Amino acid sequence: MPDTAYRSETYFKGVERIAFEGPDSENPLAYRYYDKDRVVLGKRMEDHLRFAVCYWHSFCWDGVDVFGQGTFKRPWLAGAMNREAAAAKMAVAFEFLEKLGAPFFCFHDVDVMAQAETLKEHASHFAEAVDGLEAHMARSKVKVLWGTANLFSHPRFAAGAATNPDPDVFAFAATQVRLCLEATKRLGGANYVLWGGREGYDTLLNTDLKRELDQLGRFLALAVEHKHKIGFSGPLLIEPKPHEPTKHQYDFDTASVYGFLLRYGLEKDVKVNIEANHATLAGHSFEHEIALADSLGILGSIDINRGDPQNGWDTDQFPNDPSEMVMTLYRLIKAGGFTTGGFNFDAKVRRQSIDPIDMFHGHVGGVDALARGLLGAAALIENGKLDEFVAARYAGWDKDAGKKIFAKDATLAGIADAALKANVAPKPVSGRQEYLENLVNRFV
Ligand code: XUL
Ligand code: CO
Repeated sequence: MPDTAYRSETYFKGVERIAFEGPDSENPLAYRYYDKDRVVLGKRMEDHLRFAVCYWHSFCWDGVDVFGQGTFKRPWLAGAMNREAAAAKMAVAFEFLEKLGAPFFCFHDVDVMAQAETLKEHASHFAEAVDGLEAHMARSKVKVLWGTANLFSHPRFAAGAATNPDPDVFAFAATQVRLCLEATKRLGGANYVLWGGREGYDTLLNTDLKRELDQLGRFLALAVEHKHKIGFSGPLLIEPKPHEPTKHQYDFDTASVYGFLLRYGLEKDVKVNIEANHATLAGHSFEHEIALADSLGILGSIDINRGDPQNGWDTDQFPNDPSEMVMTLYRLIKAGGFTTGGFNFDAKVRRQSIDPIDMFHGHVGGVDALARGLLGAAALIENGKLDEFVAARYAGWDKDAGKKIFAKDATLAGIADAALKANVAPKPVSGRQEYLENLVNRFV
């Protein structure tokens, strides 16, 4: 029998609500930088960061990895995930969210519900779980940053969900997305996410690429249509990842997702949820993905975590690199900040961090890393020298020479004739990389 007899107040025994105590605090269970009401660049810290706890890593995972069984004692995971165990898990989740002071959480449908054997059972177990979430949310005032359907864990999705060779799998997945999108709307969720963990291939030998891309485009178009039909006001967000679990995933990175959205005419309705560790797996810096999404006008939300520089897989560790956090927050503020999005901690404690308290250490440190990054980024922006440098570097484009190139009637021949006539002789200018790196380091 699963041991679900405890009540949630007893799981994080002795932990009070985490409070801000300032940078000199010696208390590991206090925020040293995150002071939610502190106004930075005209906005409260809580409103800048909009941080969320993810249900899956914190409440659904017992520490199992490919070489070994679970190491954590999470009593609600000890037996079958029946309705009692799912309810117990939810009580623990909300105890954690409230004690951490988290304004948001994120969930997959299967994270919150009792295990289901059939599609009909999925619908009824999920509906019961959504009732439970609604009650906990009403009491605690914790909100949903985004919901998503898990279309990758069950063996039926081994060959993909939307991109499966079997249309019945597509229909199964479509049902899950319909239910989860409707539930996310009912719960007042700010966004809806699609991560295509199995939408890719393990070998091209058995894969019809053209069909699979069209199936994925069709799936997304149907989700967009349903979002409008039910009046869900938040954006749909695709979460890019280049590979893992499959050899190649179609939503490889922000650039690939943007090309895909253009091809299927979905660029107005869909944005991206960028994850730090996914960016590094794609061979990009995290900053690159944020800056590119902003440039393309599709920055939606962020899954915040970090990888291990020596490991080539998704380690999902809590963020803790001050200079990366300053540049993350700098790019975010330059992009105008979050509208519907937020920072979702898609991060998990290490397998040896077996005590419930370790979950607080992970999240408190992550929140503080973001808050410290925010203060650094604000100081960098207030200093102004970095922005001034970049503006000055491109100033020519705002003057006649640049404007003429973008004029409606400009032609290649016309530009060339004018260049020849003036005998243009551009002079190389220093990019000042080291000066800029030193400048940024003053704010880390
Ligand atoms: C997997 C991942 C997912 C998504 C939601 O790498 O990041 O947890 O965030 O499905
Ligand atoms: Co993620």
